[in-house]
Amino acid sequence: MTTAPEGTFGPRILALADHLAEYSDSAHGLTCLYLTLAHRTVAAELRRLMQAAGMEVTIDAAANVAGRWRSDAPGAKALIVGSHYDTVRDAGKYDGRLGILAALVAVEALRDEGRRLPFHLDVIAFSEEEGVRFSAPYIGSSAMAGRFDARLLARRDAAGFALADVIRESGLDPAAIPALARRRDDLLGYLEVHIEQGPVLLAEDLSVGIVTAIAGAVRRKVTIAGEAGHAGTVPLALRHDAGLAAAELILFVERRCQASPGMVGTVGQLGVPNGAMNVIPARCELSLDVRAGDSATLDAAMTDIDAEMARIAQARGVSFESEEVVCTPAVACAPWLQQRLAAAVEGAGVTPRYLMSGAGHDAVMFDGLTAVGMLFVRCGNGGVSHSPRETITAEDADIAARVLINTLLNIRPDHAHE
Ligand code: HGY
Ligand code: MN
Ligand code: MN
Repeated sequence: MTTAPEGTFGPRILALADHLAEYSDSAHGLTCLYLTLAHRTVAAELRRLMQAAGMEVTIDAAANVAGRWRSDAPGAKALIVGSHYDTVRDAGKYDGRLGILAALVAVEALRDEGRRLPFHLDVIAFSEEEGVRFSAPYIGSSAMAGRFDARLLARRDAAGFALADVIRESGLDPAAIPALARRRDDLLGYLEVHIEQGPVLLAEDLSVGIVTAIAGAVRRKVTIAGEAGHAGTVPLALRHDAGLAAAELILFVERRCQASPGMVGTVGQLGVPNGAMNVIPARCELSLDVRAGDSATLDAAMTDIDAEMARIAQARGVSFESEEVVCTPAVACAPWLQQRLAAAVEGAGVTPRYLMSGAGHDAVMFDGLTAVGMLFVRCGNGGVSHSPRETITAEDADIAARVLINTLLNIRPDHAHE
């Protein structure tokens, strides 16, 4: 167990989250998109903090900030602990960053208590989890997990800048990304501390919870092509209205997700490019984000959604283009990591509560490569996240850091085969 007195970690985590939130792409609120000036400044700050904690630190070709608290055990494997430092627009201060800062204070405690572990502790601040700037989530973690899709390098942001150029202009080398891939044999596991981003722990008055699985997700960009026409003269029956086709699809997605308990579907982006009030929409663009706790349910829903697109196209004389942006299967967290987390949660005086994650996390990229575990931390304000109203308490942050440290102290290299 860590010997650090209660209250050692929480205030420091919150103060550092406040500090990192000072760097934003926007004058109003926190926005930190991939490889903007704010993003690169946060990376430099994280490198400074990790170095001060005693870690060997590099900023890799995908802009992950990778710190190592080295083990002195011969042939030691590595346990990755981390989360992401990019944010959504007008974000909260804790989504992603809590996991990085909890890992940082854990290393500071190990340093202060003069402890080395029987494995290297790799604290990773992943560079791009949300996928806001290039519609490409998990850039940093997919690179480290050896799953980076090089085709993304040609993808352009809203200003027309290509991902490869932005990486190069940041002083990094896209050609060096494949070499970031970690080998299975070198890894002991992956742990991520993250805010719950939901209301369960708050409703049950629990500081932390143990994640059992991470929902599978499919994200798509859908473009519907119809026919422009005069809003006043074309009879309804003769229209090929892309806007109405979108409306029909969106309500179908809601009905289809309601039919499978726990499924969710979201249209976060919806628009009629160059639309006008008195013109029948010729085009409509929308995003789909559909999630389920298991991959079979998700696949079945997507099959039904595709069939509905075909039906609408036939009925309304429009056409659909559907580009898959993300497809991550549901991920089961390793029982042996859940057990180690549960022991530390109980040791912190909290009743172990197991729950699924509806949100995606960098952890999903490591599924199949190494054992994955996650610890959730209670969110206030009804559990809101992806909002400046996102909030956690210093007490809960302190408990989360303590649970993380004591979990690390309770892991032995031979656990990984349990
Ligand atoms: O969208 C998600 O699930 C995560 O917050 N990136
Ligand atoms: Mn998020
Ligand atoms: Mn997150």
